[in-house]
Formats: sequence, structure tokens, C-alpha cells
Amino acid sequence: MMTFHEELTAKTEGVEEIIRKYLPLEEGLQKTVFSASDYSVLNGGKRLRPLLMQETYTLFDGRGKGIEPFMAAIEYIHSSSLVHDDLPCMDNDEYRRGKKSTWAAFGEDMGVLAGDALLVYAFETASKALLQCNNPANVVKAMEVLANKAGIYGMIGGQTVDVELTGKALNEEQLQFIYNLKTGALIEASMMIGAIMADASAEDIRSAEAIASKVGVAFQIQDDILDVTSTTEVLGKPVGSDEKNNKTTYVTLYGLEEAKNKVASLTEEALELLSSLTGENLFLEKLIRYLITREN
Ligand code: GRG
Repeated sequence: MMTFHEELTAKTEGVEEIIRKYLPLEEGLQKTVFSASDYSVLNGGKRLRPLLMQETYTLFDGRGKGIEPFMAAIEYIHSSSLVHDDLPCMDNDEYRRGKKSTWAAFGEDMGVLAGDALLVYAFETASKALLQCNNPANVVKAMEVLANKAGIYGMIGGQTVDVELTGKALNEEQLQFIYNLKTGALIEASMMIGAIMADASAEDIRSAEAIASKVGVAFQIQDDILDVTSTTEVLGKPVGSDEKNNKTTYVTLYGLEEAKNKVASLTEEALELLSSLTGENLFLEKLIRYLITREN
């Protein structure tokens, strides 16, 4: 029997193939923007969001390849957000996943364009699910969730508040808002789309959203913890970036111990909700548990 880590590696490789398959070819007069986009996507992310999507799809008995364009699309959106997040006008980070960030490698202009390109290309890719699935209404519903959770009511909304309040002392409510939207929304989209494309009931889609919301906030708090406890080598980007950018995080607000406790309790709540569903997916349970112990 495979260990969890063997299974994780095998499944991540499968996801990697799907992400690669839908990427644009690096050709034509505009090839720089393709190169910058491909560079941003193909540099060794954990592929957590497409993995969560795939496993939620399986949990709700999803069959067939209709989920694949959405798995690629969610990773393109995630990559586009990282490309823009690293820009000089945002976090001004020159390294990401152990390599030059996109703007540092291709210039600030191409960084802006590659982020834009990936965001739009994600929707072009998602629309291809129509050819691979016999329920077009689910594709439209999944695309709406993708746009909603990535956009002004989701990630971009969260980033707006984050940018505007950087350097100010935040209260718990403001911090919750930022974490729910900036990080939580895309993880919610991942699990909801898995459920939608598996033709799950409205109630099950709501449960997937609730589970993902807890996983998303726990994931962001873990990110705050690693910014303080990890090393640049392990993390692939400079540690101490929150302090450098004068950011209030869960760790600065409540301390390391309390932050660790919060990650653990949110994870338990997510797992409890997951176990109350009819279907079962042991790998998904382990994946959610792994997120607390992850080191990068
Ligand atoms: C262009 C869609 C778009 C948005 C622009 C910049 C921005 C608005 C949003 C930034 C959102 C952001 C950077 C949230 C942080 C989320 C987070 C914890 C990212 C780290 O994710 P991992 O650990 O990264 O999954 P890997 O490298 O494994 O992919």
C-alpha cells in the first residue's frame, strides 16, 4: 500500500500533466507573454487547489474528464495572483518558490501582462469543459463560482482590503475578512467546483464551501506561521516578509502558540464537517490534515 506521501506525489504528478496540457504554446510575435505565463505556472507549486478540486469531485462520485479544464483554470488563477502579488507595487518580492519571481525575470511590464493573461486564459480554459461533460448547466455554474470567488467578492476583494490596511493595526474582524476572501475564496471555489461538476446537491455544494472556508483560513494562518518559523531555503522565498511589509497577521495579533492552536481547531472542524457527508474520501482527509504539518 502506498504511503500518504507517495500517493500525494503520484496525484500531484497527475495534476501537473493536466496543468501542462492546457498551457499555451510559446510561439507567435507575442511569445514573451506566453513564456512569462508558462514560467509562472511551471515552477513547482504544491498544486493544492486542483488537488482539492479533484478529490472533492471524487468524493461526490464525479466521473470523467470534465473536471480537468477547471483544475488547470484554478491553478492559472492562483498563479496569476502570485505574479501580481510579487510586483513592486504590491509585496515587491524578487523570489518565489526558490526562483526569480516573474517580474524579476521578465520585467515589471511583462509581470503585469502575464498576470492579466493567465487570469483571462483561465476562463478560456474552463470553457473547454463544455466539450467534455454532458451537463452544460454545471459548467456555467462552475464558471460563475470561479469568477465570483476570484473577483471583487473574493480574492481581489480580499487583496484590496489587505493592501489598503497594510501598516495599520487590524482588528480580528478585518483580519478574518482578509483571510476569508484573499486566501479562503479560491480554496472554496476549488472544492465547490469539484462538487458542482460531480452534480452534487445544493446542500452538498454548501457543505463543500463551508469545509473549504475553514481549510482556507487555516492554510493562511499556517502561511503566517511559516513566515516566522521557516527558512528561506525551505520556503523558497524570503522569510520575515510580513514583518518587512509591516503586516498584521494572526501571529502578530495572537502569538505563535495561539496561531498553531487555531490552525489545529479549524482543521478539526473541517474534518468533522467532511465526515458528516455521505461520501468518503480518505485521501482528502489526509490532505487536509497534511496542510497543518506542511513546511512550505
Ligand atoms: C490577478 C486574480 C488576480 C488577483 C490579483 C494580487 C492579488 C490580486 C491577490 C493576491 C492573493 C494572494 C497572493 C493570496 C495569498 C494566498 C497564499 C497563501 C498563497 C500561497 O499559496 P501556496 O502555498 O503556493 O499554495 P504554491 O507556491 O504552493 O502554489
